[in-house]
Amino acid sequence: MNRIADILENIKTVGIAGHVRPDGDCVGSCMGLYLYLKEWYPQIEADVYLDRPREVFSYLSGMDEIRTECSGEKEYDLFITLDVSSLDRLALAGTCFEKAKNTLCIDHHVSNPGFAKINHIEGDVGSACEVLYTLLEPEKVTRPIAEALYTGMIHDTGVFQYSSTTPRTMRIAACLMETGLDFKRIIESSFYEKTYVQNQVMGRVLAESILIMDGAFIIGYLKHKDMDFYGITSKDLDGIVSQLRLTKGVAAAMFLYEYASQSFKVSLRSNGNVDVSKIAVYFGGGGHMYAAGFEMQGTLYDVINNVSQHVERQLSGE
Ligand SMILES: [Mn+2]
Repeated sequence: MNRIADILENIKTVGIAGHVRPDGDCVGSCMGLYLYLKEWYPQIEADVYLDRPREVFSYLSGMDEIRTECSGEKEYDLFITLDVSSLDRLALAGTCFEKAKNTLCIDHHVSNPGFAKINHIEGDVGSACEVLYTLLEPEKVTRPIAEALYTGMIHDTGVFQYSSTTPRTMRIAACLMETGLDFKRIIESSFYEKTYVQNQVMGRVLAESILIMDGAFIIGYLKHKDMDFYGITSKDLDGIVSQLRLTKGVAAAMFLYEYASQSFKVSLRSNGNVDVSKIAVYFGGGGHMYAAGFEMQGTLYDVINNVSQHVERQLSGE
């Protein structure tokens, strides 16, 4: 498949869905394709299924048309998943996916096994939105569609910062920019902007962070009672581990928060000399060489001690 148009012939109904807890790339790719079908294939009845996206994406068009529940009764001619790395990550619409006459998976995760009948997976591309763009007719990408795709691209590349950013990424971003979208507003309001309390918490975590192994490993943490005190949830903690990683001289960074008593979610980031995916996999999680995560039970110091040993072993070349 080179163009989405190739498989839309004689199709009357299309379902679209992303992964659980949708991020910017998931929301952007699902809404980008939904808006594209609505605009250029009005004869097709298209539905988009997503877990309720975060408020920061409310500037995108068509958000009030998202279906946040799926009865599973509808039999679609074609069901398309976007940014979904495996079938168990598909949100809401599993039954519709199984019932559909044809299925298409558009994704950018290397680990994707190709669970649909047709799979268009480019494992080394920075975002699902970038993969999706290459399947569309460029002249048909209107400003609302471009806003959705641009949102996904900036979120999954850290605003064109991660190593997955290529000249093609920037060329596509340039084409999207030419539709006249307000890139400054999109980047600030959906990516960088924090609430007052989110900034307070980030400040506190940074102030109380621990730097060990001669400055090679930095650890930030938040206890359950502190999360209660600030009245925050996990989605208020985005960006903290990335900020820790930017500490001069560190090889790796860890941020852990206690989501329930003695239960921690752990995020790891590396600057290249530590493969954090190996550590995450050891503790039952997953991820990439530079970014990975897992969950662990125990006291704060149990978690810190356990993970630190693995970081130290990798740094000493054992
Ligand atoms: Mn993605």
